[in-house]
Amino acid sequence: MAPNLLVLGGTTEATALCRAVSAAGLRGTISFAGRVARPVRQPMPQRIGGFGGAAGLATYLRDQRITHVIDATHPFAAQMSRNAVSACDAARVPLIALTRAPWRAQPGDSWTHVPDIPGAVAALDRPPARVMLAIGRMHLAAFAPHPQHFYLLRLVDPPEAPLPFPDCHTLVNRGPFSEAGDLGLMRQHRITHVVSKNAGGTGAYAKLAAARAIGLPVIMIDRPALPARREAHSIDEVMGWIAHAGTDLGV
Ligand code: 3Y8
Ligand code: NAP
Repeated sequence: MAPNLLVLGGTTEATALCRAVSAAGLRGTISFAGRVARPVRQPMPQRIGGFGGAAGLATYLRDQRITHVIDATHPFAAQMSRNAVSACDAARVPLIALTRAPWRAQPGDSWTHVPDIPGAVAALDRPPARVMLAIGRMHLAAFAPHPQHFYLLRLVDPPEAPLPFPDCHTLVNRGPFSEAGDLGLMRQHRITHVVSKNAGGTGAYAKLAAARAIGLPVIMIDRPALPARREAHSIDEVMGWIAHAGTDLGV
């Protein structure tokens, strides 16, 4: 049966994979959660919105006769990745994750690793500082217990609700970002601390390179644990898997 792919998207790598799939003339759909107003344009048909849990995804896979699933979501999209593992198991559809290695501290970096968002909040229990909080919109409220800081916020869309910080400046920019751009921001706003998710990849690394250049401390939020699944770290690996995956499962 000719491949009919489902790509779970929302990262730079997912967008690059869609270009490769489209160039290879393969059929597929890329899926977004609908977190932002206008997801990046894709060279493949796209769907927006949740599936309705793992059961909803399994039904989608059967109804749409999906032959392969590529989970190219962000390393912090743990719920989606967990649902993909159980839905592909239930619907007997081969699954591979296209993921990127975590960032590692380089010489000159001063990182403090915390396990999760609450860990980053605890690390900010300190006298007033000027914090670049570049973790998006979904977890800002968690930092409300520390209004003593100035926050530099970067969001994909303009905030709808008032922000929980008396002293903050909001940037609306979806990235990918540049080291020079982030360096300028940190100097302009006299940033003293950077909070970052360990996203890996290239799109969000700029702020870490800029922090190293200025010698700023970084509070690095480690990734959530993900279920065991087949993983690839390159698009070529995924394309090779698509060519052969069906055979070992008799799809
Ligand atoms: C909706 C799809 C592409 C994809 C680009 C990558 C790079 C730029 C860096 C900073 C960090 C952050 C955030 C970030 C990056 C890429 C990549 C990446 C970080 C888009 C996208 C969607 C989202 C959702 C959004 C989250 C937020 C996180 C902003 C598209 C642009 C902080 C993660 O406003 C919101 O509700 C935003 C929510 C989930 C995390 C959060 O907790 O708020 N991404 N980001 C996806 C969907 O609907 O399914 O529109 O392009 C994708 C990208 N975001 O093809 O160019 O690949 O990592 N995204 C983090 O890594 O820390 C910004 O500012 O330095
Ligand atoms: P999450 O917490 O793992 O997922 C929560 C729910 O959102 C899922 O159970 C699913 O709903 C829906 N969902 C998530 N990704 C989806 C997708 N690609 N297509 C369809 N539904 C999806 O995910 P998240 O952290 O909110 O991330 C949402 C999206 O933003 C993902 O596409 C991710 O790649 C992208 N993103 C996230 C981050 C981040 O820091 N979290 C950074 C960059 C990009 P149902 O249960 O109803 O199916």
